[in-house]
Parts: sequence; C-alpha cells; structure tokens
Amino acid sequence: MGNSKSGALSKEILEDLQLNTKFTEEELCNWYQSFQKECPSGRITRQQFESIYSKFFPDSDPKAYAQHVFRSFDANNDGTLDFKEYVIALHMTTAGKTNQKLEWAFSLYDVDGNGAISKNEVLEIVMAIFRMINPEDVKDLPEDENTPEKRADKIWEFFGKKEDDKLTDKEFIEGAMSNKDILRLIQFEPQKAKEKIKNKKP
Ligand SMILES: [Ca+2]
Ligand SMILES: [Ca+2]
Repeated sequence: MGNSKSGALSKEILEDLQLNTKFTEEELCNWYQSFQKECPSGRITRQQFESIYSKFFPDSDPKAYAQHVFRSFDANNDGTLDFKEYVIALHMTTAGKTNQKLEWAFSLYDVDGNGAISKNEVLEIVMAIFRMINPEDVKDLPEDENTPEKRADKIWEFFGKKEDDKLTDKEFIEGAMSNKDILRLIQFEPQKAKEKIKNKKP
C-alpha cells in the first residue's frame, strides 16, 4: 500500500502484526485508520477504555473488569494501549485459538504479574466478572456458583489446589482446555450480555 501520508501505519508495525496475528494487511490498515480517527493521539487511556466498557454494559458495573482487561492488554505497562497492543488484544480475544485465549486469560487472572495465579487472584477476577453480570441473571446461576466466593472455590477445587497453593500457566491452560465447565467458569460471556442489549426494548 503506497500510503505515504503522515499517520500511516509504519511498515515495521504492519509486518510485525501480520506475523503475530492472522489479520491481513488490508484489515490492519483499515483498523489503523479508524483507530486514528477515534484516538488521534494514537493511544487509548485507561479512562477511555473504561468508558467504552460502560457504554457496552450500561446496566452493570464493568469498571473493575475493564481495569483488569486493560492491564492484561497493556503489554509494555505504560498505562496506555497503542495500536499494536490493541490489535494483539483483539486477535487474542476474538480470532485466536482456544489456547491463545487461555494464555490471555492467564494474564488476566495473574493480577500481580508474577507468573502464577493465587486463589485470591481468582477471587478478584471472579468478583469483577460478577459486577458485569446483570443482577437478574445472577438469580439464574446454579446454586454452587452464584456468588464470587462459591465460584472461586469451585474453580480452585477443580485444579485440586489447597488454599495457599499457586496455579502455573501450564496447569491453568491444560485444565481449562480439558474441562468445558471450568472454561465457562473462568470466562465472562459477553455474548449473553450482547444478546441482552440487543433484545432490550427501548
Ligand atoms: Ca502500552
Ligand atoms: Ca500472580
């Protein structure tokens, strides 16, 4: 693409992203244009990211979850998301294979970034997920997973861990790949929320 006007996607970043994701040059260039339009500074701040979430989930309190997701996407830890981090995030959470999604989920749950998950970290993320769930939907949850504590217990027991044990990335990914129930419990299902938004009468 002979796009030489300033603000075009640099060749290095384009090549890097094509190597690391399945997206085409055309897709990447189109996204870059809309990214630049939405974010003329070229960076998404935490506040902007939170406000995107609150638009998508007007009936719940997505702030805590949005903060955790933001942290997991901010690979260089500078407090903003640049285009590259944004595209990698998009790739991992949408187009990626299950094990790539789980690698991302591991970094989401590893709140302090020390390479292992503690039970407290599970509880922290599960609590943030619960704040995303509409209170009416919480009523429909099974009895043994209808509070953050019960859900964290259930996840922790599945992995056969004691209270103070730690979960490695390998254990986390292999465990979740082998058990659909756990895969469901560690994730927030935005699909359900989206349907809800779609079906909601104005
Ligand atoms: Ca960053
Ligand atoms: Ca940790």
